[in-house]
Amino acid sequence: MNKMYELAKAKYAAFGVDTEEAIKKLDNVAISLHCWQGDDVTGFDHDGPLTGGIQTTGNYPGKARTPEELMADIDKVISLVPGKVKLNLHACYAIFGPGEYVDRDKLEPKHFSKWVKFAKERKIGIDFNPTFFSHPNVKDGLTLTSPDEKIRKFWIEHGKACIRISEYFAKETGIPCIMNIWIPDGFKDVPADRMGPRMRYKDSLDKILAEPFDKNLVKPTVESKVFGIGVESYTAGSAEFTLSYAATHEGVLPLMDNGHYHPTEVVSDKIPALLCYYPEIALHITRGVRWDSDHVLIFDDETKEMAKEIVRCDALNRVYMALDYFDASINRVSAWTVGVRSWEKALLNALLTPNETLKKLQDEGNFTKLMVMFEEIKTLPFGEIWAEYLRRHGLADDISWFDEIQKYEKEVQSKRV
Ligand code: RNT
Ligand code: ZN
Repeated sequence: MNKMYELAKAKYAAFGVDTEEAIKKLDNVAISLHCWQGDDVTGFDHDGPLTGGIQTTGNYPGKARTPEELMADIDKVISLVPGKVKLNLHACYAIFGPGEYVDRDKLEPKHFSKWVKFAKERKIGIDFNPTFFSHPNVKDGLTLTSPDEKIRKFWIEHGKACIRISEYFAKETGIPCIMNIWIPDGFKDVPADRMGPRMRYKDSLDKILAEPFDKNLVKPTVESKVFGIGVESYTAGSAEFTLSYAATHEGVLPLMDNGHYHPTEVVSDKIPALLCYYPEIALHITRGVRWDSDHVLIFDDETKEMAKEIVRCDALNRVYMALDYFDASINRVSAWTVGVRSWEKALLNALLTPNETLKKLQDEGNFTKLMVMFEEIKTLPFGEIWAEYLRRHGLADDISWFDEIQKYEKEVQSKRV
């Protein structure tokens, strides 16, 4: 046993916290790893720009250009993080054979067989996302809400194809697939009709979900958003819309992306609210700086608070956690790794919080001691428990993981020109 860990363990025990229990619980959590951090949300099925009101900034060299490069980068990340992961794919990451191409409404499981092979070899699950952006059929910024029936039909077919692919992922990997629906649809300026697009969105969702699927294998989620670049005045898939849709459609889960709210709103407070009603919910975990900027996740206060809520609500098995950010200004593999490690740290920190004691103080109305306790536990030797967690997963307990990144950048990424 590591001496430092033993000492830290005793410090936590004094607060009634069992560090072994915390480590054990963390080991059961799988974090969904977003493939799109590796190539700035480009994918393999188009040459056009990234659209949909989302943006990557920066031009750091070494971006993955092919499925092989992206897979190698994902492997690098997996090798540098301690916990369990799942792979999170977007439909635009379909892998076509030479001379083969189908549009998004015609996608089939076979276009993702290489990803399935990848996941199976690593014994991980796959989550999925239809791609309702970066495509010529996004007409006037609209997809499932378009007044043009042909456009709507195309995207409905895309959604149905994605359900079939999601079920294929779940069957092949033996792990349920979370299929997240996010559309960029909205208006730059004050709309004349706010309800019409939402009624069309509702109808399109109904049509997509009419595709038969096993609810134990595929878990559709609907992600809300408040605004995007170029769609500042109105977003069809608002918080109220998606929550109400999920509440009224069995088997559909709400997905909250913490970049998708007004800056003073916090998702940490929304998690326990939704858990009062929904058996399961999903998250996109990101870091917005002044806006939905999708900065790399770090171990900051709101990140810690979100993790604490999941743990306090005893909901580690009711909340599906996916990362969602994209930074092109720094080494992308490092960006990925820092984000995964940050969420793992946040979960571990939450599991090491004496939640029962703190709850009791609140219920007793002892807010003086509650504040004192909150401040005391902030300086507990968390780093020693994290270091132990890394060691138990065969990882170095120092910053030498970054040497690996630098080596990889030099030997692999910098040669991608
Ligand atoms: C956009 C949403 C959405 C995307 C991914 C790529 O604001 O957060 O989840 O980031 O689907
Ligand atoms: Zn998101």
